[in-house]
Amino acid sequence: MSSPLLQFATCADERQARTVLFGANTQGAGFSESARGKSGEPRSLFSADFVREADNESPSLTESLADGASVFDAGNLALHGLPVEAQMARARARFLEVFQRGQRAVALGGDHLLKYAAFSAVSAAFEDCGIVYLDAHPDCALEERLFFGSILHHAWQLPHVRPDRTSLLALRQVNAREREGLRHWKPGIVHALEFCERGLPAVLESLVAQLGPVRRVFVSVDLDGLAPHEVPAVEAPYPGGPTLREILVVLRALAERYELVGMDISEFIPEVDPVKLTALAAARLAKEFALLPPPRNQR
Ligand SMILES: [Mn+2]
Repeated sequence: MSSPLLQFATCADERQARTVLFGANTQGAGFSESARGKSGEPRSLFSADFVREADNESPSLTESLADGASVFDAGNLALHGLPVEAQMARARARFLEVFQRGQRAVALGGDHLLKYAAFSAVSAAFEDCGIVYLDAHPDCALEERLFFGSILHHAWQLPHVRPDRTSLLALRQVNAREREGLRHWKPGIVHALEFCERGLPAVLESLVAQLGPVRRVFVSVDLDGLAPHEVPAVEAPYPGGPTLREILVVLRALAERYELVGMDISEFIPEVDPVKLTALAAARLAKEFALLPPPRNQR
């Protein structure tokens, strides 16, 4: 079965594109016990194709009326059936290739393995890249096993991915093991309540302070970071997150200041997205991010 491409992405030549989109259905980081994922079986529909199909059925420009002429859809990486190490090596190499050409990468996952692959490529390509980690959870348990709950513990051991250049955005569900990880690594944190308590300008101020003196930023999105009334079809939904609108405003503001090198969008479960609300939210996020301009000082 051939995969659909995102019709919004009308650039025909990858090398000419400003943003390269690809699907990377990594599987092997495990599933949360708390919500919908008690099975250890790989999910059959952990797929970027569903996002593309939903957007193709209900197409749109970005909100600022931009089209996707600068966006190339490279299809999906061939990861099916590969061992975890090979999946991550292939995803890492794809990110690295896009980074090294000076283009922006947008990867539709996939589970949390995709994040480690992305961070590993970030660390190899850039010495000055901050991480914005949109997630209800901190994923920083101090465990040697690489799984969804320990991704950042491992990422922060990479040479150029640092907790003091990372901001955990919209954090609101933390277990005791992860609290130990937070106390050990001391990353920047923007708690979910800060969006209403302090407002978006203050959230942005915190992000800038937490990212420190970086020129570039990679944005890692676990869709459960967003409010589940808009983005319900995720592995571990948890109420009280920021809206898609708020996150798009944050991203627009980050683009003014930083070179946004890439984004991964992970943990989407098509099986529980009957009206395709989550798919459309993921597509919106990908398209708006793909078209964000370079920072002010590079225009
Ligand atoms: Mn999460």
